[in-house]
Parts: sequence; structure tokens; C-alpha cells
Amino acid sequence: MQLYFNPASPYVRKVRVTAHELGLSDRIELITLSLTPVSPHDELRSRNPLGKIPALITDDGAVLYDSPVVCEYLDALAGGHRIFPVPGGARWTALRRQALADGIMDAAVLIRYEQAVRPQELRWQSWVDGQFLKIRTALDALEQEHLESAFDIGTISIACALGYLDLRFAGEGWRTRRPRLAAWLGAAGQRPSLAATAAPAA
Ligand code: 99T
Repeated sequence: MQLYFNPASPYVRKVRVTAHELGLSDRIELITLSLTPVSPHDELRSRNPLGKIPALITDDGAVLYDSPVVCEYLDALAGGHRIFPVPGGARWTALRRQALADGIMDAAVLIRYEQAVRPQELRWQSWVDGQFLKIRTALDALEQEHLESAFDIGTISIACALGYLDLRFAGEGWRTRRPRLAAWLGAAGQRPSLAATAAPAA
């Protein structure tokens, strides 16, 4: 399999953590690329019309995207229901947590593009503030969750979202007033899958 990859992408990290947890990492070749919405990558676009990473080329030559789909495909390849729980309460909790974490990533990546890519004279601070409000509200909600009981697609996604905040927005200090979430990430981050996929400091 081949995975279109960039070390900064929290969505790609979800896929790599999932593969690591399932013992599939050695079967995935990474194709490294850099891209933004205003500097698209033609080869990637020919595989994924949205021009986004992650995109996975399977051993059958099929192309899969986006990160929830690729992670569930890998789970099925490894026998199923190891990272995505069987239908029932645990599954809906894991999928809701994945949606919440992906939403944090979406807001954070939009801010990143606004601050690092958009020309200075076109930037709109109220819009950035609105994205930060989503992130802070989501983090406050996560502070109330009992994350210790599961390591599945929900908690993998949360760890990757928090890792991206540390990478791009360390100055925001998300750990302040969220000690339980900070302690959870400190412990979860020791897992080999998360340790092996941490982005190098920006
Ligand atoms: O939007 C673009 O044109 C290029 N951006 C991406 O490919 C980002 C890379 S994170 N990926 C996504 O937006 C994927 C989202 C999708 N819903 C999924 O896979 O779950 C780049 C972060 C950074 O450079 O700081």
C-alpha cells in the first residue's frame, strides 16, 4: 500500500497510528508531499479529486480517502473491530469522538492556512476567533470525558488533534485549565504508535 503523507498532517497521523496499532505499518510506503489549497499537488489530485491527504493506494490499486475511511479500511484489513468497535454504545462514542477531534483539526487547519498562507491584507481576525472558539469549546467538552477506558478510533483522533495543537499553536496553552485532558495525553503519548508518529517540531 502507498500513503500520501506529510508529517505535519494530523489526519495522516490518525492513519499511521491506526496502522501501527494494527501491525500494518510495514505494509505502507509513505509518499511525502507538501501542499496547501493554493499550492495543489497534481499527482495527488489525479488520485483524490479533492487534492487532500491522507489518500491510500491499496494493494488492489484502489484509492481511498479521507482519514475516517482509510482508518476503517485498515481495521477491516486487520480482521475488523479492533480500532472501530462493534455496533453498540462503544462504537457510537468512538465515532462521535472521532467527529469531535476531526472538527478540532478542521478548525485548526483553517486557522493555519489563514495565518500562514493567506496574504496579510486579506486576513479576517473575527473568522479566526470563530474557529478558535470551536476548538476551545471542544477541548472543554473533552476535559469532561473519561478517555482512559478506550484506545480506539475516537481516542486516536483526539490524541492526533491535541498533537496538532501542540505543533502549530503551542502558544495557545490548551493544557491550562484542562489538567485531566493534559494528563491523559501525557500517558497515551507513551504508546509506541503515538511516539513513532509525532511530528518533528515546526
Ligand atoms: O486542503 C487542501 O487543499 C490540502 N490540505 C490537506 O490535504 C489537509 C492536510 S493537513 N488534509 C485535510 O484537510 C484532510 C481532511 C479530511 N477530512 C480527512 O482526511 O479526514 C495539513 C496541516 C498543516 O500543514 O499544518
